[in-house]
Amino acid sequence: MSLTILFARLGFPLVLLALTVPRTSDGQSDQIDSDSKILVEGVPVSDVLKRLNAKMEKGLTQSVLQGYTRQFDQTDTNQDGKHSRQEYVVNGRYLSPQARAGIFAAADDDNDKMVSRDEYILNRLITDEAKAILQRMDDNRNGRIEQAEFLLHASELLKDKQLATAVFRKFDGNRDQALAVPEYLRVWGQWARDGQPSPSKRVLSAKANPKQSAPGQSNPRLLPGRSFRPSTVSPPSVATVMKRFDNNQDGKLQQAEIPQRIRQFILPADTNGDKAVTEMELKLFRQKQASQKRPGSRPNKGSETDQGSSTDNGRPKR
Ligand SMILES: [Ca+2]
Ligand SMILES: [Ca+2]
Ligand SMILES: [Ca+2]
Ligand SMILES: [Ca+2]
Repeated sequence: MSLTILFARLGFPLVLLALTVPRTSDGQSDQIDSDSKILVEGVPVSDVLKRLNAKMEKGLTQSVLQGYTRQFDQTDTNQDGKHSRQEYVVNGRYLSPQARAGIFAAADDDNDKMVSRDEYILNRLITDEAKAILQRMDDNRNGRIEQAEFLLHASELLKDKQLATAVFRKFDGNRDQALAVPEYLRVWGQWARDGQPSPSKRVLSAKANPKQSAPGQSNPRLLPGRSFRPSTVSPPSVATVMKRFDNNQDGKLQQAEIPQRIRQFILPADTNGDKAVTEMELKLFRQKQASQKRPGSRPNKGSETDQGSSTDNGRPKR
């Protein structure tokens, strides 16, 4: 997601809220809570994904879970609770047969040539979240994550440029300095399962502790790749904003440099009225806004929960 879209989707109140909450991506303080065996630069991959804001089953909302279940059942034409290759790959309509075969194989965790409902759900939640996180880095919106795009965003999330570079190399299987969706999903999917419990255990834990929808996650009918949004999205840092938009590199953002849709978040920071916003002005502006916000208060309360869609049952007994 580009910064423009990120700003726009966050909305101003949420920007302020996010400023008052501690960043969960601060990996320095994170406890490693898995038996992840794969390491990148000495960091367990479960920790890498967590720092990239992956919530996996911990972020699964009731409505998203129901959506996945519904979609599973539509494809499970003989209703035996499993997708056969015939049902998913041959009869399926999503993407190409080749892509479906790849997804089927990735989802089949226990390698029994069938994809159970839990295997399907786990694979969907892992891949949809991965796509959402990576798409947010696609600043030029060309559908690929170039190395510069990845390093800009991931260095900040991981708080470590060297680690970000190493992660990029792992994702970039064909070494063309850009990440295509199937390419990074192959690695991400492996990392997301490394040292973790079985799909049925993980889906069970998600069902037992369903996550409330984040404010702004208003549309539960979610498209692949857009369905998952980490609940703690912070606005881009002031440094990132400057780096991204200060095209003439004079240390100020002139109105012409700022995309129309996010001017409202930046231009009010121009305190000396010179029609340009310096890094310091923007920092002070954000601090001021944050201090005016009571800690712990939640904007848009009650407007965006997904509970309204829970009437849809359609979940056959196993
Ligand atoms: Ca079936
Ligand atoms: Ca299986
Ligand atoms: Ca791109
Ligand atoms: Ca590549």
